[in-house]
Amino acid sequence: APTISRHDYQPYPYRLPQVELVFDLDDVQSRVTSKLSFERVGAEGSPLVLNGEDLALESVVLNGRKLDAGDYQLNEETLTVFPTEAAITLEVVSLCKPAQNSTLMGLYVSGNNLFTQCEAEGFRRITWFPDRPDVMSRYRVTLRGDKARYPLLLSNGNLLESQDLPDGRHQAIWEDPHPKPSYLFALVAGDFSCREQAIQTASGRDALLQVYSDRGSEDKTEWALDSLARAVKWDETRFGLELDLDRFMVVAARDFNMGAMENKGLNVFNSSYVLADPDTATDASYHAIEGVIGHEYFHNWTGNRVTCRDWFQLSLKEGLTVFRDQEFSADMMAHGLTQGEAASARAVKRIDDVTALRTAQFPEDAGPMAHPIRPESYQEIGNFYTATVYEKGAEVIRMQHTLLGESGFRAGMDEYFRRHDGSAVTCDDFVNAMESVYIKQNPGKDLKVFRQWYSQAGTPRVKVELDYNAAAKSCRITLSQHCEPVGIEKLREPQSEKPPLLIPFALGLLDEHGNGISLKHEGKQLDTVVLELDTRRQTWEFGNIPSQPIPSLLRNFSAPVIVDYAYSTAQLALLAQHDSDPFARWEAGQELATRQLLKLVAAIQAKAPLDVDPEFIESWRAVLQDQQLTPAYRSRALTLPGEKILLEKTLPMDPAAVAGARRHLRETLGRELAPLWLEALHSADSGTSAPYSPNGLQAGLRSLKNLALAYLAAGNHPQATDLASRQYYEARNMTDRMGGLAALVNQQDASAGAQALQHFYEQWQHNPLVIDRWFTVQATAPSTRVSTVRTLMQHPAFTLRNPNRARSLIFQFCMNNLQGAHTSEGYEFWADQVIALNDMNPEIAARLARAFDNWSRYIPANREAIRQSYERIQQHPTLSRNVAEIVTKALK
Ligand code: BAL
Ligand code: ZN
Repeated sequence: APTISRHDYQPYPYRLPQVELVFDLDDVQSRVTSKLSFERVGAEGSPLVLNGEDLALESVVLNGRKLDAGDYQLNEETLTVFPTEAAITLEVVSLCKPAQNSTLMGLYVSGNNLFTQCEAEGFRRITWFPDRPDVMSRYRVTLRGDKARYPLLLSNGNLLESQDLPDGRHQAIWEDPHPKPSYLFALVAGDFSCREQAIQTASGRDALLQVYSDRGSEDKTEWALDSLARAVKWDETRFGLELDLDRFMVVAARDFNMGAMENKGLNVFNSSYVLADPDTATDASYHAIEGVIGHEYFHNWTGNRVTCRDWFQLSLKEGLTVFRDQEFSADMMAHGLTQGEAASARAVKRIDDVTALRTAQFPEDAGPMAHPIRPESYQEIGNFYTATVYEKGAEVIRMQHTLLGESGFRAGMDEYFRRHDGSAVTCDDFVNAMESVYIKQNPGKDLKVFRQWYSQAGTPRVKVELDYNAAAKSCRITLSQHCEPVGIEKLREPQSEKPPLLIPFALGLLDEHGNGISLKHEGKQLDTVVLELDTRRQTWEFGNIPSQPIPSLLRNFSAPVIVDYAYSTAQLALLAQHDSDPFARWEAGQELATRQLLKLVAAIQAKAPLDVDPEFIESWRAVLQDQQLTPAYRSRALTLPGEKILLEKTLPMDPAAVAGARRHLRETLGRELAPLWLEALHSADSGTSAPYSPNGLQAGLRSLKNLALAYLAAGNHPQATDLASRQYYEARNMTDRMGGLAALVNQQDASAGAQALQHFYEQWQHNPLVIDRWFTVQATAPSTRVSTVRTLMQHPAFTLRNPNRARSLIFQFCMNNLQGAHTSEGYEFWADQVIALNDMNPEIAARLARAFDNWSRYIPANREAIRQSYERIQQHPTLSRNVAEIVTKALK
């Protein structure tokens, strides 16, 4: 497949102000009539090139003249006509086959309903079109279909009219007043129930919020609708951004490749991010729904009103919108709490976000798919909806927020919309708007060095040196930055040193008792200073430091970097008990745990005895006993670093040793602290007797309770099976039920686990989202092997065609079961599934294909087995462009 480069961008030679589409909808074959009104803006004689994929062309009419096959060029990917006039009307009729469309891109069937998914390049599977984000048009859409089968016909914007047609058919005409690119088009046809709420926007406009879902699920959409109403309010309050539509619709689909899609006024959602009630959804699902509802709604401004000029700019909308949804969730979690509790709630959200970044993005940034948040090239844009573009992209926005402050960032956002509302722009345009404020705040400085974050892949390392002068009572802090070549950089220019970045580095100093030392920086006395490191090495000096200080580094994770500092264990323990920055405090505990775990990894590899340092157990005990900490925070502080985070810290990577070390440490902590886990379990349990709410306090208690139960099970506590059984069978919400089930499945008594699994299936077999959980708990159980997964694939409830189901079993096993998947059998199984999915759904297949793309850093035995599996995939005769790109890069 050809490689598309960012620098090759060319504007489209035509404007397309108006689009009229008529759909004759049918699941077997739908007919699409499109009438496109173009105005030439490029050179005279510019050919008009339209994209199309998997379409049958019926007719082409140019300015009223029907074209013969000789008058246009048609190939697998494009339809080209050669107009001579500057104003053109092109009418194209084409056919597509929704029921046969297993890619879930374009127009497809899910259940009995029809849905569309157009981002990034799915609209071309619906009709011939300039399918690129910088072509923005007003759409008028007529939907026709069988009324009994498709009683609801939805598209973007406002419903102009609906009427019955002969033969039991009906039609609806929709008009979207806002110009948009094709990737934001949507239609939905089918039978749904609807929950709605009338609202008034800040300026007093009336609007209707609607959530559509399968009939029978209307009792599970209250949380999504409430979340939507909160998101509307939040964007008004925090960013001054109002809903610009009379109605805003969310529709839940069972079969969906992504989490959700921000189509203008008609969001289509994976049902897993819509449906919730206490009985079927966990606290984590509630929070994810709130976050994704917020995310898609916030795209209405950051993505839709201002969109991307080309797909290299994807992070323009995604990084920014993830930052916005993170802030929304943090504000919701902190709402109504005291100042101290609110800080802790925000820290918990930050810890969760950073953990996600380290689990998914750090490995990506160190592997063959490493790319800057604004990629330089791609073969298939669908492969670049990555943790880097999204999560690292959000960190790059957050750093701008840190550099400008809340009010400065808001001023930058206002300027961004003032300049660009209604247009398709670039990441540079965004930074320009922010820079216009930064320059005013910091005369003589600019964001030139900062921009390098958009061009550079890899996780930078910041080395910290601290030099205390007791006589002068001063302390010098030296920061130096370095970023290793990653991915294809290693092949291209292995010698060249990357240019430095502007890294906002938040720092505090503690005295030997753990008290904060006030620091004088740029004329202010502060507990936390933000150092702006923008060269390779820089030194700052602080005076009035009474004694040798202990540094608290990268507070609140102020930049997506790895910090190197030679802490002593005692210093880390002090930070873990006293740091006033709750994120850095958590981080100190994680670093202690990491050191302990890496020692155990080494011991396993050396076949030496596995000793756990008593001081480490004491540090965990201290947190467990610290009643000052909120339950949610304690549950994070008592969770060991995840296997993937640990793997990144070892070379060569030894999955079995890492899994073994973590298991041993969990077992030891479970056993040594058993009375405290029991106490935590009981006290958290009695704290959650109130009617269910996913609020931070209750969710925190449940999270601590389930963690305690998991430790007791890991430590083989004699009561573990009983406690887990009781919790499972008596649970009144899904969070408790899953905590009980997971503990049962993961403890020693296999029969109790098997019984509970059977009971669970019988009880929930009619709820697909709950059955996904059932598959996942088995896929991730340490005892699960390939044979178990192959057996589960034979289960009548299993299908590869539904992405949620494929993810719940295959992805969870391959990506989150280190012990089961990292065997030669596991790698073979994985390759089989990539190949099976390739022919069905290339986007999903390509995601699975990435599971072991960092194979070259594994221990030799695993490395060779993975390479062979990649080679087998590569030889598959009908390899999709999506999978081919991943495999080629992995094998380079
Ligand atoms: N734009 C694709 C789905 C999302 O990021 O919202
Ligand atoms: Zn998004």
